[in-house]
Order: sequence, then structure tokens, then C-alpha cells
Amino acid sequence: MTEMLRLSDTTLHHLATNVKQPGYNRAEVRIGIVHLGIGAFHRAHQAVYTDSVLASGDNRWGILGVSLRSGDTKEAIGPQDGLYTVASRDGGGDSFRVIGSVAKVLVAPENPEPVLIAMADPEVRIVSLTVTEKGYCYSPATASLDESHADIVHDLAHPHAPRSAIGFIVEALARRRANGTAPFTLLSCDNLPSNGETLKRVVTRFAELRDAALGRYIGENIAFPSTMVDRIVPATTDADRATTARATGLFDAWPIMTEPFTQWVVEDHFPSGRPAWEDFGATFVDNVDAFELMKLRLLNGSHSTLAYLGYLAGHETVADVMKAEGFGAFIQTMMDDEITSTLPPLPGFDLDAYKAQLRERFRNPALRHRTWQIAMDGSQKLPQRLLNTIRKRLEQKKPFDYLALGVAGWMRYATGVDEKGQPIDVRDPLVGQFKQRTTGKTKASDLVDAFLGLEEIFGADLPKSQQFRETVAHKLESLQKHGAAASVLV
Ligand code: CS2
Repeated sequence: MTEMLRLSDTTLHHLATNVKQPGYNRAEVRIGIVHLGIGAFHRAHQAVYTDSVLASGDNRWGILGVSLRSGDTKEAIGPQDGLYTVASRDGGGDSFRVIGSVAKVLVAPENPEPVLIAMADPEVRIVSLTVTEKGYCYSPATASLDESHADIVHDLAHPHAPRSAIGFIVEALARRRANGTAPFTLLSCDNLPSNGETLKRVVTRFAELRDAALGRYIGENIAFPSTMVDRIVPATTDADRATTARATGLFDAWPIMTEPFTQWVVEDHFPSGRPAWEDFGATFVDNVDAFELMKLRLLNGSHSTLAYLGYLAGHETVADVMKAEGFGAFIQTMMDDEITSTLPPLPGFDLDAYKAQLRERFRNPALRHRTWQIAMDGSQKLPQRLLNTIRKRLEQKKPFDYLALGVAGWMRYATGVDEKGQPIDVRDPLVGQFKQRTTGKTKASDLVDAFLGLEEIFGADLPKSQQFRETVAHKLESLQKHGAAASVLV
């Protein structure tokens, strides 16, 4: 591979002829979008829709990608002029496309000022985000700003050199306001219910803490459309790099692996203008909530459940879990008998087909999506993926045994030791708390009590429900006694 050319503007003509490439003049693209949190998901999703818009001749929507933590993305795609490959894979094979919409990458911790300058530019009309759940610096149970969060405390003390997405947004809006520049639209693309409203809540609260008038200005003048985003994007491996280089003829330091499926539902509220993403598959609606709840509860709720139980049963990928005895049937029953009744109606939408397609997507043999990857940050994911669904079932006075096994699976996983007695590398902002609360405890009901003490996950209500406590404890006991593989069979 040493002799292989690397992907860049000047080597593009070496690309294998069956690989789609940006057919537009990248030098003429202007930056209209600043994206905070330029990870693999953004590059597999919004950046692909935007690449199609640029190719259609509207050159106002180039993306400036910002990394809020590490410099990995810039290191990988900076030397490639922002170009990267998207491999879409399923049992039928792979297809490759080079994406040109990312014009530039900045690393905020290296120097916040250029990021703020870009965000204050009048040509920038949209600031979008994929910063994951924890990037909102909120308490997961209430989704309101965590005012004691270290990054928030820092950004309030140093508003002109922020660290958090929230701090950057508020400082940029303050500068635009001071300069008389029209504000940008804020577009959250994270997996949260009513993600636009949530972003508005934390941004407005942070701004208020800085300056009451700024808080009011933001509350009254800024658009925060909500979105539902969907595409499964496993982490890239060295084997994926080699496969991509072989297939495309050029070495790409960070190609993106994903599935053919992609979905984007967006509330159409962009007072400063937007790309015509609907021409390339996005759906614009007045209110996205019903789509978002459907996706979060059916896809992400099942995903997390498969991840915890599957990991405990010794399976490396979601496709492996789906092949193992009982898991496919378990997840189908969980969707049909427990989750479906909690969803708001979507007239004209074929929910059965959606659920069947989801299970097919989980079975995709080419993706190798690791259970460990999905298991990360459970404290931030549980409320919207499983707990709110359980709240609804409690309200309906209906059973929730399958969902409870998912929650117990998370607890079993979060204790940090697997079924063979080996340590688990638990990645979660609250991992210290898990240890502190569970050390020395082995009885299922004691462990459940220890976890339920985490109000930022379970709220004040669920711990008070005896039915919830007992059901989860019963499931955890089953996991302890019989293991995950046997527990999904009952
Ligand atoms: C996954 C999601 O890692 C996870 O938690 O559940 O990233 C999932 O793959 C996407 O939401 C699919 O759109």
C-alpha cells in the first residue's frame, strides 16, 4: 500500500471509474454551514445530502466541520482537501462514493477563535450539530442544562474562548447580534426527542446565565428546527481502509462504513434559507416528534438492548446477536408487544414494514457494528431509548418485561464485569458513579437500588414505582443466574 496515491483534489482523476465523485468545482464552493461535531455519522449522513445539493449547482452550502475534542478528523481528511469515501455495504456487496461537501475542518481546542470567526460569517446560514447526547451538557433525565457541568462552568467564566458546543453557539450568536448580522438557524442532528427544543432550552438557559437580554434575544429570534436522523455507521477499521483503497484505487485515511439505508426528517423552519435537501431524499414536515419517537424507541431502544444483552452473551456485532438463538424473536416481540403501543400515530405510515426493515438492517452481515460501540454512554441514552417507553407502559397499565430486561442488561453491563468474570471497558461519563455505588453489592435488588439512586438517569418518578423496581430486579436476577443468552429465551 506504500505506493498507493492518497485521495485529494489533485488525485481524484485516479479514482476507479465506478466510484461516484464530486462532479462540481470545489474551488467555487462557499461555506454556508458550520457543523459542530464532525464525526463519522455526519460524514455518512448530512454531508452526503449536501454533496448532492452542491453537485446540483447550488454552491452556497459547503460545510466547515468543527471537532470539539480531538484532532483525528482533521489529521485524516485535512491532507485530503476534506475529501473522503463513503462505503455503503450489505450482503450484496459494497458501493463507494467520494464526498466533497466538507470544505474545511477546524479543531476547536487547538484554537477556538477561527471557529467563532467562521460562525459569525454572514454567509453562514446554518449551524448544525452531531455532538452526541453528552455534548448537550444537560441532565439526561430532564434534558435541562447542567449548570454545574465542568465545560459550562468554564464557558461561563471564559465566554470568548469556549469549549462546549453550547458555549460556541452563544458566543457566535452574541457576535452576530453585535455586528448586526442576521442569525443562523440551529439544526440539532442528535438522537434526542425534540432535539431542536432541547437545544433551544440549553442554549437559551446558558445565554441567560451570561446576560438576560442575550437570553431573551435568542429565545425570541433563533430557529431551532427538530430533526430525525437515521443511518447506521459502525467505527472504521484498518481492514475497512484496505478494502476501500483496493476498491477505489486511492488511499483514504478515514473512509466511512455504512448501510445503504438513510433517512432524514426535518422541520421546515429555516428563516435564513437552506439547501434543497428534499431533492435528495430528505423529508420536510411541520412536526418531527412522532418520527423521532418512533426511531428512538424502535431502532435505538432495540439497538441498546441488543448491545447490552448481546455483549453479555459474548457476541461481538449486532449481526452476530441477531443470528443467535432467541434474540431476533425477543426483539420482534419487544417492538410489537411493548414499544408500538407507546408511539403517537403516524397516519399513512406502514409501521409493520418499518419494523421488519429495522430487523433486516440489524442483520446486515457486511456492517460489523460492535455491541461495545453501541453500549457506550448508556447513562445518556437510556432515558429516551427505554425509560420513557416504560413510563408510557406504566401509564397504560401494561407489562414491560422485555424493556425491563434491556434496562437490567445495562445495569449488569455497567457493573463492569462480564459473564466470564472478565472486566468490561465501560465508557460512560458516569462510570465513576457506577463503581462507587455498586462496589461490594451483589444482590440484584441492592444493585437495582444503587443504580436507581442516579436521579439524572431515572428521574424522581421511576424509583418510586414498586412495579418498575421489582420487574427490573427480577430481570437482573435472571441475568445473574442464567446469563443473557438464556434470559432472552423466556
Ligand atoms: C446507535 C446509533 O451507537 C448507538 O447508540 O444506536 O448510533 C444508531 O446506529 C443510529 O442512531 C442509527 O441511525
